[in-house]
Amino acid sequence: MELNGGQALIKALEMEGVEVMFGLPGGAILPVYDPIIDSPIRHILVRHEQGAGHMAEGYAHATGRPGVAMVTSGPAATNIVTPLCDAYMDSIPMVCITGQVPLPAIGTDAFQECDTTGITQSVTKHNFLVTAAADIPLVVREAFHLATTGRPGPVLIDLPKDIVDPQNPASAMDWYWPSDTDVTDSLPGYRPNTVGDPARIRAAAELIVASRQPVIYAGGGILKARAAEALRELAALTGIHVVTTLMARGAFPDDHPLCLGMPGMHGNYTAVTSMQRSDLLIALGSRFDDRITGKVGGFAPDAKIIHVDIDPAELGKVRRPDVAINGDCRLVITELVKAVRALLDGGATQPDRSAWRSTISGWQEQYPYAYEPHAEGDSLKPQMVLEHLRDSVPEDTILCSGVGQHQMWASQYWKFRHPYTWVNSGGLGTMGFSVPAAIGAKVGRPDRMVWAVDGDGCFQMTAQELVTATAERIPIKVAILNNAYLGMVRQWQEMFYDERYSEVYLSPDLPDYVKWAEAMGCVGLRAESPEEVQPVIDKANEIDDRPVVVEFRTDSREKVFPMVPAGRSNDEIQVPAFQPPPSTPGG
Ligand SMILES: Cc1ncc(C[n+]2csc(CCOP(=O)(O)OP(=O)(O)O)c2C)c(N)n1
Ligand SMILES: [Mg+2]
Repeated sequence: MELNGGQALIKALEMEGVEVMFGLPGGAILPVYDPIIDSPIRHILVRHEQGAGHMAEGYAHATGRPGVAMVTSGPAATNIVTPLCDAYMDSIPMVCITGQVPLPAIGTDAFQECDTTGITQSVTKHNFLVTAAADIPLVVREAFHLATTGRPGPVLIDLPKDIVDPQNPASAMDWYWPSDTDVTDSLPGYRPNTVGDPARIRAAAELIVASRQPVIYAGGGILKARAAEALRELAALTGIHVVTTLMARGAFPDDHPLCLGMPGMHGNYTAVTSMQRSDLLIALGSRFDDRITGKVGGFAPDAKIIHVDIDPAELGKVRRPDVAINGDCRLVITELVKAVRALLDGGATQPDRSAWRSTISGWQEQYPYAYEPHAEGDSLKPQMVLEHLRDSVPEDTILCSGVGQHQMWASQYWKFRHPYTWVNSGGLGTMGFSVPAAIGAKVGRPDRMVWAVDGDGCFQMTAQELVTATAERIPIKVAILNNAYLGMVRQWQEMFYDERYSEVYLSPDLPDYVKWAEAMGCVGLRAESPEEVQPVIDKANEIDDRPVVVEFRTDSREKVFPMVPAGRSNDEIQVPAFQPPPSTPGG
């Protein structure tokens, strides 16, 4: 069957099982947009290419399937660099297709030419500049293979116009569909190792069984590897507590008795301090990010480290592991469970950990997340708004967030009970992530309620995608925690720059968020007093046929606690002023 390159690209996406893609056309990618008219693939037309990228990410977060975005050359390609970097930092499987000027024009500063593969080289797992129409099916298969296997990540395919344009003879190709072997044979240098070394797994099991104060440090890799079930088994067998990083919220249920919740700069006291005092950290799909470790030299000084990761480059990157296991988290944890069970069945006894358990529950009792209650005349407490929202939605609701204080409060105050219910920009910290990511998540999981918790600053960066949501009938719900500030930056200026507030004030009422929402075809609601909070949430939850935006006027002065100031040791964790100060460093 003879096809042109544009048709081949769309057919290849269909063969890969793509059901939806997010994008916006333009000159160089026109020939690939034409066959979309005849394809069963749903295309969602965004208002800005950054939106397409974050939607693809949100879709991937919520479904585990690769998100697909397609945009034209030049400014469109540069507009999608941020989502590529975001997906790269958070290991999100994504395939991005960009148009390019015709091959003979490359390097001539042609209209809307940019060096897309050069620009995106460091923010993609791999990228391709395709030079022949006949290569398209193989490149597409390779791209999906690379994006979804090993450590997942974004892969970009740059398509020069002449090889996809039916007007050009260079676009003609004979259709074929490469086999799995064709794909692996064509990537001889790419063989991600999934199976952990049995001797190291045994060594890890021995460390676990001998430890007195162990903590499981679960990262986003648990979700990528679909290892949540295996993790529960390991915790149940060993009785070891689990912390879930910002990227792993939902990987282990918050209502599990062994769950300690989020560690890190704004993690809870118990999660931070139990890691700090542990004698064994079992790091599973986590990468010792600086937001977790604080000052690396002072991090968990007495802990031995077991580190399991699919990416060998992570092992020893920040902290030297005592046992390093390269492999897929699900497979390795399953083997680890067997190895621990074999030791216990063989008569090994675990030391008495009751003192450790009671220390942990003492910390939990003394230092829960807490905020001062609302005082008459004050604006809303953001934490209170989140508690109401959390308690008013189905427990499998997907929660997305932007970046800033609202993100930290959302992660702290939500109760995640299921994997893949938290969609968030962790590594890159991209303001503007939440609205498009929520759209992508809702497209992937139309059966679920999807709420985006956003900041007023973040919302202003990508709100226009609500036009996309209305036009495409994607009924997401957005809660803006409007504190009239770039709040997280304001918090740092208050605490570390002598309250010198430089360029962080936005405004409580410019723009008018309700009118803006309505102009975009959404329902717009607002709550200013505590009595209004529950009724607007109930109203928003009832609306199912269009997007809803609820503005909550929140207290500008509220700060996120606990906090480990950047670059300091986790021993220096600061709790809110009304809680008893930790007696010794780290309690
Ligand atoms: C694209 C981008 N620009 C700047 C920043 C730096 N930054 C981090 S949080 C933040 C403030 C966010 O303000 P808002 O959305 O209102 O959230 P709040 O902290 O007030 O809850 C800024 C400017 C960023 N993370 N991303
Ligand atoms: Mg704000």
